[in-house]
Amino acid sequence: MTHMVGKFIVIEGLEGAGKTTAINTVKQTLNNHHIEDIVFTREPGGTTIAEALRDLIKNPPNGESLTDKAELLMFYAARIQLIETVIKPALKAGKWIVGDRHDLSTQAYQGGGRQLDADFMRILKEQVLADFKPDLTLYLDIDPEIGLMRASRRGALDRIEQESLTFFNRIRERYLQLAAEDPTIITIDAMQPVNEVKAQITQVLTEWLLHNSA
Ligand code: Z5A
Repeated sequence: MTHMVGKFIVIEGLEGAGKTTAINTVKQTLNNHHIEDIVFTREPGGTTIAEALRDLIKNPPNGESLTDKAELLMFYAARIQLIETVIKPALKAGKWIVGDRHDLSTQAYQGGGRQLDADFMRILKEQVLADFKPDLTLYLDIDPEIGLMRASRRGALDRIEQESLTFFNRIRERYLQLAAEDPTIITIDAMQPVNEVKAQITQVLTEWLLHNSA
């Protein structure tokens, strides 16, 4: 296991799905397999420019309304900055990356939630990312009603979190559809008690590590 080259593992899901706990479980499981050299990323964010874009997206200044296409392009600007300056160099150096969200979020939120044109989104993704993608994605599936209830306990909801339940149901539907189409995306039932979610993640990741030890 120590001879494995670096891989890119992503945690995805609606707000309140429990990504923070999942990331800690992934870290623990990797450590148990003697993988210690791990870089943690979050999207949008992870570089100074990408973090500035994150602030602009989450809290547009002076209450200016952000158009759906501008929002989409800002997510991609932040993502490619992170990929080129952090993720690719780290992978090249043999490090592992554990990402809090990646392109699947864009496909689910901007594609499913905002219902942006599918052809436009496909071309943009091809142009920006080419064939770059995570080796494994763990999608934490949760009913948006439960997720938003958990998220609201943490305090005030941000611009995106204030969207309607219909918006979040469309996002969940798109997540499930994309997960069903792509064998590198594994769905975890995030509505179980925390310890069961942790156990499922540990089991899935341990099996994946066994079969991806190149
Ligand atoms: N976005 C987008 O639209 N397009 C994109 O391309 C990208 C992102 C990359 C990022 O905001 C926003 O941008 C996000 C998607 C959009 N929007 N919204 N809305 P963010 O990074 O600030 O938010 P987030 O990604 O949703 O992160 P989060 O809120 O920090 O993580 P989380 O998964 O929601 O939750 P958590 O903090 O790990 O857990 C939530 C609470 O639930 C916490 O109190 C836990 O103790 C509790 N919890 C966790 N698991 C359980 C279980 N199993 N049972 C009970 N309670 C639990």
